[in-house]
Amino acid sequence: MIALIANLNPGDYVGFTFFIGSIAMLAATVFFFFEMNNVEGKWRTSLLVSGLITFIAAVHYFYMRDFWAENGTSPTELRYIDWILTVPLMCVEFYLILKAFGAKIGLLWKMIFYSLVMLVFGYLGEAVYKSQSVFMAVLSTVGYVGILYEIWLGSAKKLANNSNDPRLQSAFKALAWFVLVGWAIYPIGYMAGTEGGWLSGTGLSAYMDIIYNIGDAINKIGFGLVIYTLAVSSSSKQTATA
Ligand SMILES: *C/C=C(C)/C=C/C=C(C)/C=C/C1=C(C)CCCC1(C)C
Repeated sequence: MIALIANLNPGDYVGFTFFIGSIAMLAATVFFFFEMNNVEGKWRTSLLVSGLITFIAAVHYFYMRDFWAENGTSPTELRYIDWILTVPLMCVEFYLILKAFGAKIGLLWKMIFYSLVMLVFGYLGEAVYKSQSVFMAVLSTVGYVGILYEIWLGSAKKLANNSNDPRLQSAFKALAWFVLVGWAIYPIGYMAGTEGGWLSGTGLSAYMDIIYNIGDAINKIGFGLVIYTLAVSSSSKQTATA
């Protein structure tokens, strides 16, 4: 029999998390797309972007699950293609909610540039210059810190402070915490799974993909839910006062 889709073996817990990840991302996508009907005009774009993030991830997870089932190795290329599409879209989410408070397109490009630095060096350390993985992680962290700087201290933070909307401010705070704590899950996976990584001798090396998969579920779906909550609360206030 020709198997079009490789099967997961019993006890393949990494494979299970790829499978659960693909279904969770798919379910979240359906949710965000349908909920677009329940929010006011400008919030629809934000929900659309949330749905696109989980949709792009869902497609990649189906492929990654298959790759893992067939090869038993990390689907590094698929992983980084997913991230290089979805992380800039997460920057777009920041830009969209801050636009009403004066965010310029330059802020978005700056954050996308930092994302690219973070991801390109991450990829190089995982797939190309494997013996230099720690050095590549340091360069990647420069990009990560750039994003953290923008949203915790820099211009994004100032724009959020300027807004007189407490709902926007608390959503912005929540997203900033996701980037600080939720995104910090990824370097842990990297240090566990890469050659010479700081955690590679701890027995965690087989768990890199589980760690990445948990990070993706928390960050991509969590981010979307923060946006969703902001969109719904802002929309209902408008209709209540209309
Ligand atoms: C949806 C995917 C997301 C939010 C991916 C985020 C990825 C990171 C924050 C990765 C960061 C890394 C470092 C800061 C250093 C080591 C290499 C990376 C790429 C794992």
